[in-house]
Amino acid sequence: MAEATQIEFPAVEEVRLRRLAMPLEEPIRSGIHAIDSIHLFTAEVSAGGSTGLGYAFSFRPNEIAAVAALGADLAKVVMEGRRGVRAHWQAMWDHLNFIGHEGAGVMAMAAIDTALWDLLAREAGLPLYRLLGAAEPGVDVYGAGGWISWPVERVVEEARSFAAAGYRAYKMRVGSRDWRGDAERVRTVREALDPGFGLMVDVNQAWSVDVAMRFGQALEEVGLIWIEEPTDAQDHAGQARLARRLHTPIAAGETLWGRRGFTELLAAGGVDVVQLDLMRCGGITPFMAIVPLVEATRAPVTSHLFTPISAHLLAACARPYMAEHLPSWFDPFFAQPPRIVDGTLLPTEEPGIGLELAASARERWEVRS
Ligand code: SMN
Ligand code: MG
Repeated sequence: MAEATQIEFPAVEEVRLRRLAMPLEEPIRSGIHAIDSIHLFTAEVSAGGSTGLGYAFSFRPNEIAAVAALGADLAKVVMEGRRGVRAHWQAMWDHLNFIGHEGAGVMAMAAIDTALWDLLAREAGLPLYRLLGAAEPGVDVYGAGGWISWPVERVVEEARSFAAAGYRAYKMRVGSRDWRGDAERVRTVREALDPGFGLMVDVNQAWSVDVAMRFGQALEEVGLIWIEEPTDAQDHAGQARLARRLHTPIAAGETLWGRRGFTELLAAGGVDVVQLDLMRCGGITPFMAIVPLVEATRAPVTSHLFTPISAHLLAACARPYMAEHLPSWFDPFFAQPPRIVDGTLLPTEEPGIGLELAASARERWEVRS
C-alpha cells in the first residue's frame, strides 16, 4: 500500500497578479472579433514553498484591467485563511455574488483557481493530471487560425504547416457576410490537404441559423470534423436544430459561463461536441464538475485554447476529444511550449501544470501600472 500523500494545503502566503499586453504583428479578424493584441491576466499563488500559476485572456486592455481589478479583491479572499482548493473557489464565488457570476470576475477567479490547483499538485509532487485521477495522458491536438482577414492562400499555407508538424487537424474561420464565398474557401483548403488530415470551421456565432444551415448543407460532402459556434452562443434551440438537421457535427460551448451555461445548453438538446473554456467555466474546479454533466449525454468534451492546462484536464475526461493549440498567441508568454509529439498533446510529468511565465514576456509586455 503506497504511503498516503499528506497534502497539508498551506495557507496562501502571497498572490502576485500581473497584466501583460502583446501586440500582434498584424490585426486579424474572425466572424465577430477584430484583434490586434492579446492581453493576459496572470495569478501566481505562493504557499509552502511552492507557487502555482493561472491565467485569463482578452483582446481589449480595459477588459483585462477589469479582470485584474476584481482579481485584486479575490486575492484578498484567498489570503483570508487556510482552506482547501474547492473552499477557496466557493469563497471567491460568494464574494462575486453582488457583481455577478459571469464576465470579468469569473475570469479572474478562474486564473486564481487554476493557480491553486497548480500549487496543490506541486505540493503533492504530482503532475496535475494524476491528481485529477487520470492514468493515460495524451489527446489529439489541432491547430487553430485561418482568419477571415487572410487570403485563402495563406490559410492553406498555415494548414499545411500544422499538418507537416504532425497535428491531426486544422480549424479555419468562416462567418463573413458572404457564406458562399466562405464555403469556396473551405473547399479550396480541403482540396489542398491530404484526405486523412482533418478540417473544422469556426463561425464564431456570426451567422443566423438559416445561413448556418445553408452553409452546412452546401458542405456536407466535404466531411468537416465540426462546425463551431454556427450562431448566437445563447441560441441553444437553434444550435440543437442545426445539430439535428446536419450530418456535420456542431460544436459549441466556449462562450458559456459556468455550470449554469452548460446545464442550459444540455437541457435544450445540446450539440454534438461540447467545448469548455477554462476561464468562462470559472476555473478547474467547475470545469471538472461540468465534464460529467456533458459525458452523461455521451457527447465528447473538447477544451478551448489554454493548451498546456487542457492537456491535464482532457486526460481526466472519459471521452476527451481534440485539444486546440494556437501557438502564435500564447506560446510567447510562457517559458515552455506545450508538449506535442506526433499530433498528441501531452501534459508535463513534472509536479503541477507546467506553466511558467517567460522572463522575456514580462520584460517586453508586462503592464506596470
Ligand atoms: C476564437 C477564440 C478567441 C478569439 C477568436 C477566436 C475561436 C476559437 O472561437 O475557438 O479559437
Ligand atoms: Mg471557437
